[in-house]
Amino acid sequence: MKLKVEEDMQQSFDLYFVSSNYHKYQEAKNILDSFGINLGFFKHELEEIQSLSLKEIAAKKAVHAFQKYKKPIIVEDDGLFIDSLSGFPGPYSSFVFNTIGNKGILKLLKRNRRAKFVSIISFCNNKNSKSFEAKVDGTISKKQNGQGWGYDPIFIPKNSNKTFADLSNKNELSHRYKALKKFSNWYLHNLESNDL
Ligand code: ITT
Repeated sequence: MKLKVEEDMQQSFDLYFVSSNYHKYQEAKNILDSFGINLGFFKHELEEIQSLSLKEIAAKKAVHAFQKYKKPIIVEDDGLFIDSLSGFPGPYSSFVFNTIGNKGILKLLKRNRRAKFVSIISFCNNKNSKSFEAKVDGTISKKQNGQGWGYDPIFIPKNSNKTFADLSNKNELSHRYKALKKFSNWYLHNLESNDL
């Protein structure tokens, strides 16, 4: 994995993903490849502001990332929002995953298992900064299923009976896919008309 990261950093890319999370980059790269956008990676944990708004967190992260790398970048902020827990863990999803984890989440839930996964993709270069939001509705499974990363083994998207971890086509329907699709439409259009 380390070799791959270094290899990716030595090439030149039009656009870079800045994150501490290699899984997010891998998925974003796969998805953007399918839209003809070649995505590089800067592995870095950006400082996050305290906010209940994922959009605010992502937009600030994007500006900081651009100031640091001086290249067109995107960052992503995600949150798992569970209905019966009033939207918890939401903006605290990373901290909650690293502390109580999937086991802890499963212990908190009873009958109502509805949840949604939200992704914000924020772009920043020397001319523009813009954010794109998307969500996937779903439910939290009764036990962990599959070997995926993060909350993948407990999140079942709507109209499916499998968790993200067990689905072979997660990258065609996830919150990340939907937000990146919105971003790509905007990015490619503006690139074509020389507005970026
Ligand atoms: P950054 O450095 O990019 O901020 P992060 O891992 O802290 O990386 P986020 O705050 O955006 O990322 O994400 C919150 C957490 O939500 C993340 O750590 C995962 O545990 C989980 N998560 C996000 N997207 C996921 C996905 O597609 N599948 C499973 N878990 C996901």
